Amino acid sequence: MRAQQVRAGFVELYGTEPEGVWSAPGRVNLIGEHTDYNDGFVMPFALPHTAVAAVSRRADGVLRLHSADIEDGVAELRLDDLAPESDRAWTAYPAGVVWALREAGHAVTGADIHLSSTVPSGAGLSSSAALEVVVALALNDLFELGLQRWQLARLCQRAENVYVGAPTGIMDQTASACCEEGHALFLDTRDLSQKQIPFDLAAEGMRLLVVDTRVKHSHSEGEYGKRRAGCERGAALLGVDALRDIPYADLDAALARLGDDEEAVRLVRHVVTEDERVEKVVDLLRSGETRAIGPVLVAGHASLRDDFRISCPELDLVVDTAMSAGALGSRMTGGGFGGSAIVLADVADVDTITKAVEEAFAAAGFTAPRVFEAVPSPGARRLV
Ligand code: GAF
Repeated sequence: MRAQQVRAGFVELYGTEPEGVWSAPGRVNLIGEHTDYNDGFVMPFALPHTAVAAVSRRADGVLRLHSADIEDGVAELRLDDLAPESDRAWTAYPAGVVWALREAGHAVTGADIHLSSTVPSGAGLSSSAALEVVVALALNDLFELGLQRWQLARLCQRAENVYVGAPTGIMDQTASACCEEGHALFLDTRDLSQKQIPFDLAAEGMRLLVVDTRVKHSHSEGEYGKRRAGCERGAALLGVDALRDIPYADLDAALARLGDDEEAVRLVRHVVTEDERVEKVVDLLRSGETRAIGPVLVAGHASLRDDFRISCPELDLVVDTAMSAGALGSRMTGGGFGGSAIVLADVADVDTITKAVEEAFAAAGFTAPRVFEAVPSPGARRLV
């Protein structure tokens, strides 16, 4: 249905049939936050919300971009003019992918692209990665580049880091490119090795809710980059390549070496304990103890709030209210400073928890949150 709509939108705009239609999802991260640029572990799964792109090749060095979601005309760019940080609009994401492919030596000679996305933007659910990955997959197929999913994710990350100018890690692009339906992706961000972990909450009488606080965030603003730089400073002080190299068993000794460098202590403690929490969640899911991941999620939130300092009143209110109303676990998800929280709950408690969160937001004078259920969905794929 969406594929047909986007296909029809392409025909109306460009006057010909597209060569194909592709989709790529947003993601929620179950656990493993701000570990990816520390070479650590993450565990996202794909949302049913997707960016869909109808695409055809061109041979004349022109890139035409249009989004059904934005009231703008068709953007027409010359491939030779694409330059890092030259574009502050949504077009920087797809154009950045074309730039990154060409910079890596791939023969992309132009394209007509029409996009439409249902991934909420600014909600910490990887709307940008979905845009990047859907374009990368389409161009990989059409120009027969032969790149694997993890290579596409790396190129999309380069587009985001260099072309868009946001210093993000590799989690979101890999999640969008590599997740599988009914599974969470246990990803080692050092070598991108992956394990698909079955994650079927419905079969166990549970649900995972996403609560979008409607507080918009952006990674090209400074705080994300400051945390990343702080982690790199912590690794340098400890004489390791990345904080991933500090084993959990050595954490106390590492913190002692940092002495009264309070900022480094907090950042290092978050990253090392968060990697440990990812491994714990993987163990619990593998041994069928899904309910027991709840307290691990809550501990992750406390660490992001108190040590990493990237939560906000709205995210804390979701977690506190959901837990008081009977949730099994809850935490913020994604980059922080707004965006979304997740809530793990028994089916029977979902309505009570949702109502409690909505009432708490109203009482606090916050914008009404958007609450929806997240089901682990397919990764990027060709639809037509
Ligand atoms: C954002 C970034 F894009 C990811 O790379 C990751 O660092 C995440 O924040 C925090 O875990 O989504």
